Amino acid sequence: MTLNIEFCIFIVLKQEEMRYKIIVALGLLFLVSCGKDQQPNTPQSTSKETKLETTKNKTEDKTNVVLDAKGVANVTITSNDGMRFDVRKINVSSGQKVRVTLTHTGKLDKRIMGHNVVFLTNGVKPSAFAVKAAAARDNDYIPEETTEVIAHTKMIGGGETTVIEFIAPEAGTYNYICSFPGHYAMMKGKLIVE
Ligand SMILES: [Cu+2]
Repeated sequence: MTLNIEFCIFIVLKQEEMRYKIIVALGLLFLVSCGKDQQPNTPQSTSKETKLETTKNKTEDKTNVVLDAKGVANVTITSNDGMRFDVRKINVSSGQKVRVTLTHTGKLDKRIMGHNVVFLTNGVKPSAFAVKAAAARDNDYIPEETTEVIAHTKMIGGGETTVIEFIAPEAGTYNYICSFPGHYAMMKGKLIVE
């Protein structure tokens, strides 16, 4: 009898011990799985950030210039009825031949929504030039005998395309705009010559 009681106590104690062990084991398991959950999270978010940064850099570094077999820098600028140039940065080398194609994918006539690309010489303020250009309606909105223009396309309307070629000037950053009245603030970009 005594032995039986002792045996029972022993069993109960063993059960308690087992229960304790199981609780501890479960607790550990929980901690480990939490740790596992957190660990992949951290590198994941880091790789996401890296990915974003890479994409961002790619967009910023994206050059819109395509060199052809003769070394000519070809750029296509697309505009529409929304008063925008899709290319805002053109990187070329000094002395390089540059071929700019301007396309107008809109529907409006050039008298209402005309676009051109005017590359301004160094130090010319786009706003000051735009005032003079607006007064030159009879000359496609290019001031006559101006010395402030490196090169410019003709004014085009919806559905039209025009091409110009010029030699990239000395190293520097040059502004280009559309000189149609009121467009220069929206339609502008930089020609970066190295
Ligand atoms: Cu325009």
